[in-house]
Amino acid sequence: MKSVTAEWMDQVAEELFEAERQAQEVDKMTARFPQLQAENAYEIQRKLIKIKEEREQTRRSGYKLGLTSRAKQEMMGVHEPTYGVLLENMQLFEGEQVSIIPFIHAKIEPEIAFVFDKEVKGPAITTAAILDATAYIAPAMEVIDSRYRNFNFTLADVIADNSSSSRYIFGEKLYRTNEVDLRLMGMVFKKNGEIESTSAGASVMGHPARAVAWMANKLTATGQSIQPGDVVLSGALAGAVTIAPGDHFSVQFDGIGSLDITFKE
Ligand code: OOG
Ligand code: MG
Repeated sequence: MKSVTAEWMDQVAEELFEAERQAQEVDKMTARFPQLQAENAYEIQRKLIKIKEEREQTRRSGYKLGLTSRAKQEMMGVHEPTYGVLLENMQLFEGEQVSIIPFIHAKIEPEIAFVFDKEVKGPAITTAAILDATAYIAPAMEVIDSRYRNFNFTLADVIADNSSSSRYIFGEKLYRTNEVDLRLMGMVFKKNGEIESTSAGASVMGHPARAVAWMANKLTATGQSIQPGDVVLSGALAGAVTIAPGDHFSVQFDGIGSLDITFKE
């Protein structure tokens, strides 16, 4: 059986970088290397982030969780959560019209963002430790754009592809976590004024901060931690929706307001 070599992982990272740059989907990595495990996939992800930081002249701004709700796990057929890295040049701001030209087959999903003002270093990080280190929460949306053909992947594939991350946006009216019960916080996600889905914070692993705690503990395996100033997306509360030019999306949460975004050609 072939084993994963550093050269192969470099090549995969390079291929995923080019797939995004050229907006060209590629075959999933496990089609060529079925024995690819999550651990090696995270190593590929780190190589990909290094390439992006160097060539796009950008920096890490935080992390994202993926596949933390049952809705998302069932939609994608992957039944474990993942994480990825957010970079500064992935951030979108309210009011801008976002062109879909750079995307392959982008989708958008409703999320809750956490903004940290303390370092969170595992192991043994709890939901309480996450809430204690969180400066603010805000409504968020994530644009995901898998680099794989037909948005189809296994756990290892999606990890290598930085958990499908593409762009993110979060509200600039920020809230303290003690103002709300994150589990019971209701959510309404709309596309072009019509309700697409409804959910509540508890859809994300029982409590969105529990998902963030899961990641903080995972990060210790590679000596990483959540840094002060980081933004962390805790994962979609409902299924992702395909984006077409002209589409308008909004997410509304009980107690922490709403967020809007519009796409163009
Ligand atoms: C993987 C990323 C999932 C989320 O919030 O669940 C994700 C995917 O569905 O392509 O970002
Ligand atoms: Mg997401």
